[in-house]
Amino acid sequence: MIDSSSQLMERATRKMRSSVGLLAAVSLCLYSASSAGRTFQIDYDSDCFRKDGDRFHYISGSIHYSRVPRYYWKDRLLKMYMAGLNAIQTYVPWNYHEATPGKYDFTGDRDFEAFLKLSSDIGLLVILRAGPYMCGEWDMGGLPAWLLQKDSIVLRSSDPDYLKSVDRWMSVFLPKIKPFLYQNNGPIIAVQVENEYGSYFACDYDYLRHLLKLFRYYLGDEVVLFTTDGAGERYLKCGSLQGLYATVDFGPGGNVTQSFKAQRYAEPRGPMVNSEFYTGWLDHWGQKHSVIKKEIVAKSLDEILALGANVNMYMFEGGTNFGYWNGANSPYRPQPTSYDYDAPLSEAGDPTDKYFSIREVIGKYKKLPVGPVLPATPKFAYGLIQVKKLQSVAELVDSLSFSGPVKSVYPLTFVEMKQYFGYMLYRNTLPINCTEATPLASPQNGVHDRAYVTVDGVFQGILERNKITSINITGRAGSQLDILVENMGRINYGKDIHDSKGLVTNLTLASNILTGWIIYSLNIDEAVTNGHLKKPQELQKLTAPAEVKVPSFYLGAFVIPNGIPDLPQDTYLKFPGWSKGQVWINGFNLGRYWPARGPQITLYVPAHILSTSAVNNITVLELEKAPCGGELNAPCAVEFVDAPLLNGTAAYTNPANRLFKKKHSWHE
Ligand code: 6DJ
Repeated sequence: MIDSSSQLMERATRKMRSSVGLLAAVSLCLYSASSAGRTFQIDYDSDCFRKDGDRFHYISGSIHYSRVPRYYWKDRLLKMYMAGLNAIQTYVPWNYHEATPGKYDFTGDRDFEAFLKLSSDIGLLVILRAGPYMCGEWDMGGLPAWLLQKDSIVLRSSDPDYLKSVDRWMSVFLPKIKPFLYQNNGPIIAVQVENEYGSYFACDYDYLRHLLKLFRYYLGDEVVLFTTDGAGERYLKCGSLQGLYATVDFGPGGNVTQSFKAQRYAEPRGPMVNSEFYTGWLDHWGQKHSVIKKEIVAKSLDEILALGANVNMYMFEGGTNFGYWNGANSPYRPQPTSYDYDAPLSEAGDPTDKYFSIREVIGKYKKLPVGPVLPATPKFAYGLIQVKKLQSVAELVDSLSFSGPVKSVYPLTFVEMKQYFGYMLYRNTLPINCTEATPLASPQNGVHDRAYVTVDGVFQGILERNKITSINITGRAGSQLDILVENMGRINYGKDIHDSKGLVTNLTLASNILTGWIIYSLNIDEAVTNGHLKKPQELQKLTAPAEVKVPSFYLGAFVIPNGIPDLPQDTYLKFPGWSKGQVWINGFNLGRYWPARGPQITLYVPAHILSTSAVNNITVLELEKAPCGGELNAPCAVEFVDAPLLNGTAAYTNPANRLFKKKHSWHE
């Protein structure tokens, strides 16, 4: 009999429970008052950490709970444990928990306490990077965009308005983690305060002092508080502070001894710690997929461990920027939906060759846990799924807008409209005849980040931050000008994290400033989740209209076949011939697709969002150009495949040729 993956996982868990004896003490006593004997400290005389008095080194890996569905936390953590890690490291994205000022969400995928318990149960210690700022290629580096309501705010500084919000958040969050500290019988051995602060322009020691005091107030004097900075004097200078243990980050391939020497600039004594040893690297839309060879990673890891240093591998499991959570770098380059990171566990949590190379290196320095390494989760190619066109965003605007239209002489930003993510519609009427092609421009490069322009529903072109600041449009005076603006993710690193979205400066038509806007906030997610677009049973009645209006919604439905064991399984969604947009399955926002730019071609679809007992709905918002309805006259279809493609740009082939050839799988 073949084991299902869940059976295997259960068995592996049981085996580890008995062999490690573990969890044991840790989780059962999590809330007990007694903390007798449990200590985690820095020994400055012996240059090491001490756990319960004994010399201790951590070999840790980064996994961000916000990038892995809760359904898969256990699977990923078990695999990390089986690699020989004794700790994990995670960021806490503030904006993930406090999306609206003063309203907190710690439920479901956001239940970080459940994540901490699970880590502890599996036998993994936790290094918690508590913020307020995280970087991490996450929208605005984890800071909530509503902070920008005060336009002059200086983020990550002792600006009183910024500190007030930090204090309020920390007064809610830090008491929650206190019971999870190691000395309170929990898994947390160290807590990070700020992140690569030395790379930030502000260099505000009062701010760091404020955070130190705040963390000590809520967490007590015992816990190890630390900072992380680039391995160089110039970074450590503004990033470190007396009372916060300074650690460094550096990748493979360099001189390890030299990099740790840099840490000595800030910490002449104490354990050597690389808080981010890069197993891979991040991606940007429009650039090559980043890859770091396993041999290079293994060699440097070996050198680090041979020195007796502590290490956290960033990332060990990269995961996914579902929804709108990706960040961007400056000059503006947004990161894609996948945060695979070429990490030892793939985006789907599968052990890669790099995983086994790393495990082998770790095995040289410590006894590896006994038991099987969990295999890759099964994947299934559900095949081509036809979708049918619904209305355009402009046609649906009344049911999508949550606050009704707002009139304004000049355009308002997302924050001014109190909408923080996604898309917003700016409507105007052409004040002049544009029978000849007439330039519509953003002379101050204020389209943040991408604008899809139509006149009377006819697509005119795209304006894009830093790339396309002017297009020619045609239309008659009085025609309706609709500009759908996409927030493609806020800058997460550097001085430009104060990143406004929407039309942040005026637009001109034939060099005259356009005034008199009608602006619609849009809650597309709610409309999709609550089925406000169209009911599935109405699908049959819809036929693809001849004229193509974008940005538009497309809707499809599919049933997962009977008779195949272990369904639903994970899968990957591919967009043959589509250009750019957003996609939901059963109301779950999978993220952005942009095969026209790449390098990411497929989106990861975790099994738990699929249903075997009901029809599955797929909603596509295509912003630019669908493969169907236009001159290509191809069928409207998306495709589920069983392998990821993260390193390409799509060479378009007409899926019509293959549509009915294979029912459930299609391989190139
Ligand atoms: O701490 C940062 C991580 O969250 C360090 N780092 C990683 C993650 O963002 S890029 C990738 C980066 N720092 C910026 C340095 C640019 C050279």
